[in-house]
Amino acid sequence: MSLALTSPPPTSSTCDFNYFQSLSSEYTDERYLRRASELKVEVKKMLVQEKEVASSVEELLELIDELQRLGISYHFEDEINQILGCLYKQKYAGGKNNSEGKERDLYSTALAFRLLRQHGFTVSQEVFDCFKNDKGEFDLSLAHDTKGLLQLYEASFLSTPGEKTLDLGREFATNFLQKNPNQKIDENLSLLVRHALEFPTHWRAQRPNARWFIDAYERRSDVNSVVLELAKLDFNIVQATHQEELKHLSRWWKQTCIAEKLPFARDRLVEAYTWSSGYLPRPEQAYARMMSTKLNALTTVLDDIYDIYGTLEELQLFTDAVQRWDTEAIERLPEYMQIFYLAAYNLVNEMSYDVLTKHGILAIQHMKKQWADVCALFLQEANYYSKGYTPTLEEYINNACISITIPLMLCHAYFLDTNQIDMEAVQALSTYHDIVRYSGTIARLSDDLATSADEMERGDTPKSVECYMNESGASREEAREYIKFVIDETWKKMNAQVVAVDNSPFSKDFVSMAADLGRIGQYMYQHGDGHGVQGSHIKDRTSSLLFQPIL
Ligand code: 0FV
Ligand code: MN
Ligand code: MN
Ligand code: MN
Ligand code: MN
Repeated sequence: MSLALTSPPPTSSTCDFNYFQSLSSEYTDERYLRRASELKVEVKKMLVQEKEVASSVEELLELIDELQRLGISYHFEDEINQILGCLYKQKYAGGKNNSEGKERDLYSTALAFRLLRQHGFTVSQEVFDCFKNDKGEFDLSLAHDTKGLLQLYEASFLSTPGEKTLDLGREFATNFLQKNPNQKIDENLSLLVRHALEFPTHWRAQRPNARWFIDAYERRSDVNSVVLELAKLDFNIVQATHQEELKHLSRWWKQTCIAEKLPFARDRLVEAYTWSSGYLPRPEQAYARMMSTKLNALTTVLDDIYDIYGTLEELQLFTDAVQRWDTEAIERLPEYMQIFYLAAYNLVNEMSYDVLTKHGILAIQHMKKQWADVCALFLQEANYYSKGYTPTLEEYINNACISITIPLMLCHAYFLDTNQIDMEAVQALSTYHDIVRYSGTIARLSDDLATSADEMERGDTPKSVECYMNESGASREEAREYIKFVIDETWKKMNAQVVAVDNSPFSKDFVSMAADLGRIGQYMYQHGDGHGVQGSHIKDRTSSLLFQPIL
């Protein structure tokens, strides 16, 4: 039976529990898996044949872009890397910028640029120089090339700090795309333009965006039916496994009794799951995804203990107990804190046990350091609030990119989802390498834009918007714009890390995970507080992502 949703998923923990246990999807059935395998073979053929015919590089790049946006490129990673590697060698390697030969068009130049950079190839922004006039501005003759402008706009989000051509390109493209030049463009293109102006593809979380893009793709006149069928089927199959995971997780959550014993705290298992499926999206990451969900559900409660419920004295004792990481330290804590402490302690010990049996490496001291650091920062924030202290924006971000708990998530995910643990990488995580800081900054600032107005009203430490207002005298609106600018600048630094992955202690996969965590953070806070407030808009999104198959 396919899952018929008569009513939206409920909110309270008990209703959630019953709802999850009742889920059943037909997409766990063997015949769907078999069909998906057949379709994958077909798509692989397309990638290989197109390459041999070399009918046009552009078509091949379009296919790759579509597979990515449809959320199914993970099945074809080897093929895609090979194609991009060949293209790079032929046209870009060794400082070439593909400028020889015939007249180039903006559309394919920008598409190739974006795909290559996404995959870690160094392509110079100079590939766009030929579209600029003598004054160094993008040429006005491009103003009506909507497809080209859209690609230029999307490509500009792959920029690294200081790349002026890409900044100019973004400004130029945005300007004309917003004006929607009064030529007729087809409806599908204008849909893509609106979607991109709202949020660029590079910033969008994979599965939520695939859910949107599959619908848009289906409406096109030139849709590839094999690709479409695979995209829908894969989405539904993965969704069915996510539902099984949620069943298991909601049993665990119920057993912890946290929602019942700490009723003041947010009860956010599904949101916690949405986060972890954002940075651990692949079917084979099930174990890491489930453990990370547990972590995220707990850290959300921990944040409420510090922000809302605990007295400063209790918080000090609790912080010390986490620092010590032994159960004697919790004797003097109030019962609600003992419950939380043991839930977190057991979870971390269990994960560490799993890492030890799998890799022979003791992760516990690294994991507990993350918890101790987060608690120390939470306590500092509580103290700032009680003293009325407002830090500078820089001082704020330095700590708040960690107190958003993203580095903690990444550190645990590193241990849970790595084939081979590299101690240099572990060290870099412990000392908050730039990659985890950038990921944390993107999520933190997105959180602040969505939550700080309510937080200030309730009484909480000043967040980025307020810190900047205090330091610069800017209005709230100006400060929000400035914070958006900082998010943009942080993405540029993150992009530079993707290209420089060979010199980093982390694998390409881990760097992508950090970027994906920034993306899912932006998704959670894109339309208000999607993590903390359970409004109807958020419920619709969750429902189409996790509960309703695509028909
Ligand atoms: C975010 O809520 C939140 F829940 C945090 C930082 C703990 C766990 C984080 C995730 C699962 C993302 P809130 O806006 O209350 O956080 P702050 O840090 O602003 O109090
Ligand atoms: Mn509650
Ligand atoms: Mn909070
Ligand atoms: Mn907080
Ligand atoms: Mn917040």
